[in-house]
Amino acid sequence: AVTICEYQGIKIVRINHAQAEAGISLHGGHLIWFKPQGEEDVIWLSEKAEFDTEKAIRGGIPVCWPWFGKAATPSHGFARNSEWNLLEHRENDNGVIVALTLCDSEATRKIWPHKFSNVLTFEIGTSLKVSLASTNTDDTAWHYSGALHTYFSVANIRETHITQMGSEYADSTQADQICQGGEQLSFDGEVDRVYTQPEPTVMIHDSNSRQIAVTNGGHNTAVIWNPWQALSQSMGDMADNSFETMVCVESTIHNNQSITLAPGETHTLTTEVSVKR
Ligand code: TA6
Repeated sequence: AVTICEYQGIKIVRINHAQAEAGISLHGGHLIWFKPQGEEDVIWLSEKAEFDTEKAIRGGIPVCWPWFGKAATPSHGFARNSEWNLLEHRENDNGVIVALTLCDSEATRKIWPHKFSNVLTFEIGTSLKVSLASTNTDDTAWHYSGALHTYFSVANIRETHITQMGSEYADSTQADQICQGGEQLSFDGEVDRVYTQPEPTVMIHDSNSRQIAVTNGGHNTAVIWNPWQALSQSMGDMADNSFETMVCVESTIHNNQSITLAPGETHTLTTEVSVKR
């Protein structure tokens, strides 16, 4: 069943299906949980997340658009702080499809002076696919960057490792210095890296004997982030040690490789998540 209901004071689309459960907030077009039946939570949501329509929700899948990071204000763009509209929901034996839209308005044009139409589609079943299709509805070209900034739930970050993210990365903790990493990334401190040549599927090897496959499309980089202790303690919407159970693996269009869309053109950024035992 698909129901539209209130959750923590915000409006969400709640999915209860034989294949999976999920929740999608209209504020931000933000998926806040996804759990295939019989599996543990795949997506991490901060226990101190604030469901305030002025702020982005900590955890889930923030939609960073039309820029990534601090290239302009607000950080990571305005899409994650905007109210999206429900376009449709459909159900079949394999799962549920939910589509949301966000188009330019007076408020968005004050922040970013372009006309656009975004359609954000969630395909929820034994796996999860999120597609963000951005169309230029203006009469001049514009460019954008962004990310599907997914927070994954892991049993213990110290026993988690990642593979297939490629070796070259720009290190955001070292003024974007270009570095070469090994085949495997494990964690013993803050990680904030822009991997420039990721394989199509990045693998998260979670210590609780599951693997999460993250298959991205329409992206040009994969950002991997864990704030570690000091940074997470400085964030009001993260519990002190909650960095231990999360890692972000993001399908990213990086700022310095933004996508240009001519009038009428569409580009789609995707991420697909599936769990293997
Ligand atoms: O994707 C990594 C990153 O850009 C980090 O640098 C870190 O700031 C994180 O995203 C979270 O950003 P936020 O604006 O949600 O606090």
